[in-house]
Amino acid sequence: MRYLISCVKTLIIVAVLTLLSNFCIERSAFSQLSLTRNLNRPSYGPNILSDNASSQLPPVVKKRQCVWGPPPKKNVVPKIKLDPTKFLYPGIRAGPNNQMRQLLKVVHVAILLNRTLVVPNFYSHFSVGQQIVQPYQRVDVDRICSLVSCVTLETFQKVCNGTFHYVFLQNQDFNEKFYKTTAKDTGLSIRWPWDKPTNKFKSTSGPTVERIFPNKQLSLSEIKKYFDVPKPCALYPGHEDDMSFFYLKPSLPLPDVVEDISKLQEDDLKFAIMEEVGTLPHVIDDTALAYSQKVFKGDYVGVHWRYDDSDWARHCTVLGDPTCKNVKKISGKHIATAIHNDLQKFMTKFTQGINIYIAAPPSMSTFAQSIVTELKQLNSTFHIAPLTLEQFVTDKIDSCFKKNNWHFGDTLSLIEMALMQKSEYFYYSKSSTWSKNCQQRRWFVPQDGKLAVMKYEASIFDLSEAVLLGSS
Ligand SMILES: Nc1nc2c(ncn2[C@@H]2O[C@H](COP(=O)(O)OP(=O)(O)OP(=O)(O)O)[C@@H](O)[C@H]2O)c(=O)[nH]1
Ligand SMILES: [Mg+2]
Repeated sequence: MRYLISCVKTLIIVAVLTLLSNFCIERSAFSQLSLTRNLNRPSYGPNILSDNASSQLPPVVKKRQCVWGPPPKKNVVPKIKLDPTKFLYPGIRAGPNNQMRQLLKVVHVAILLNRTLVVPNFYSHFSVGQQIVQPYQRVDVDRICSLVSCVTLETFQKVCNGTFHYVFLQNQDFNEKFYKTTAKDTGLSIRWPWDKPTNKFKSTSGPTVERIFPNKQLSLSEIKKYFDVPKPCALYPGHEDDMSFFYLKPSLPLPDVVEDISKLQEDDLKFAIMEEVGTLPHVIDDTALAYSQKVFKGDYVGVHWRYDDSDWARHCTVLGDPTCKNVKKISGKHIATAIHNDLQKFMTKFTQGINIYIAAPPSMSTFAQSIVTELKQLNSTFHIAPLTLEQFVTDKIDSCFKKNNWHFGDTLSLIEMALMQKSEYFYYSKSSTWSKNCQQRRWFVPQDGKLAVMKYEASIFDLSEAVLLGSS
């Protein structure tokens, strides 16, 4: 009997240790990715992959636990410590990828103004049902807070006692809807003296919001000049002016503790912001990796076709995008031919055929399927994902995502972004912020231990248009 008990005890200990080591393997694989830094300037040009490149992929833990809830609160010490008595709330808006680009900018502004960052709410895209998305379901909160001092919305609400004190504007003000939504979603009122007295937000008591509105696009030094004000609670509505990453020339990683931000190179700071803030939640990366290993067992080519009628077409009616001239004339066959032709230059590298993943908005799934059909006809060695991501995620949703209220459409889109980010070659959609953010994130997937190395990518629109016009 005693022998039996001791055997059971040993078994339990082994099981616990196995679970723990699995978890550690999973985390450490990703920590390594995030910690490897390139001290050199970025180098450009295609990276030719070999068949055995897949052996370098981190191991995926087969039996995984449901770790999809809010991450445990850790006491992270940020590299850049900001004033703990002043705060900046990012009033981000528009599509999820516009929100991400705005957030990058706001973090930069928070650093310049020495204000603690409030990790904001996000929103899912209207095409998949707009609702609030919790921060940990959109970004890697731990990584953001390990770069700059940050607080949750709950902490901000307590400190601010129910109201914002400032709205920091540049060359445009925002409509009433934006302020109403922000007030409602943050639980903080925006009492504005400049608005009509009938406005519901007009309050008879309490502080009013001071609108700082220079009515021009501010340079970094002007941001400091105009917005250096004393009260704690400021709203910075997201601006569309972009942190362009293609031209960054980072030279040094940030030190573990940044004593004086004025001593940093501007590109190094921007690069660090993109690296730490522009990341996806750990579980999203993890699911993308698990999926790609399951269906491809190796490297693959990613294609993003963004151009749907229901949403992207707004670029044609409102923005007059030059892409519009031919985009509707391009068929699945044109796209498949373009991919097939372009991949010819890499053919000799693959002995086992080429894996391809096509990402597209849900409303384009039939069109995406037509690309798949054409690709298979053009080349029988193309392997296109046999198990749909949707099915794979649905299985997970039952056990993990759903339990923690992840938004299905938003989550699917993020996982597809993670797939594009990790693909060896990427055919992106120009004039799409979705694609642009994938391109940016590809900078931070280390190659030979280096970051900011541009892997091969090409505009799928341009290639397909050339096929359409008969020049390819
Ligand atoms: N699942 C999935 N969803 C997509 C894909 N492309 C676009 N979407 C959906 O469409 C939304 C895209 O909106 P945004 O985030 O505004 O990006 P964008 O429309 O490409 O960029 P802008 O034109 O600058 O707004 C995403 O949030 C997704 O919901 C895709 O390849 N897969
Ligand atoms: Mg959009």
